[in-house]
Amino acid sequence: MISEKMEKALNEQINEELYSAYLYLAMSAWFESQNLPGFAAWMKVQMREENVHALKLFDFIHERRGRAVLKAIKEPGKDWKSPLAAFEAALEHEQHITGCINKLMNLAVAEKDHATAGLLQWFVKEQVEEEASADRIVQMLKMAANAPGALLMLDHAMGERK
Ligand code: OFO
Repeated sequence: MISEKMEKALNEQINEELYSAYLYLAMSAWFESQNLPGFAAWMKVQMREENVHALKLFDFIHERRGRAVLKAIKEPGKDWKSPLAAFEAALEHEQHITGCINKLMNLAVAEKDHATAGLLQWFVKEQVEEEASADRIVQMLKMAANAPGALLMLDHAMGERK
């Protein structure tokens, strides 16, 4: 059985994950509008991953005899100044999510809720990857600055993500 406090906190995280999905889908649409289909496809894959994150929490809450409660998802941005600005925003968002996961872990530890801490350990590792992949792309986009050919090559590579 999950505590009420933990259930509420995990429900808030479901909303964060669904917002992540929404944000990346908005970024995908923006990349489409910039004629960068590879980046758009990468963002769509990322959106699907975020939905998986939300569902992991959703299923876990129910396994522990809790109840997932869905709230409104805030509106994501619509325009970014450049591909670099979009990925810098994505990186900043992932750093925010890492902070959320750390707070959840602190709560699970304080409540001696080992089952939730076990689930959150998966998210802790995932956040290391999430930040690293956004940061890698930020660095590549910085290297490609003012070189349209490099940006197009990068777009092609990004489209390979499955
Ligand atoms: Fe991007 O890791 Fe979930 O939100």
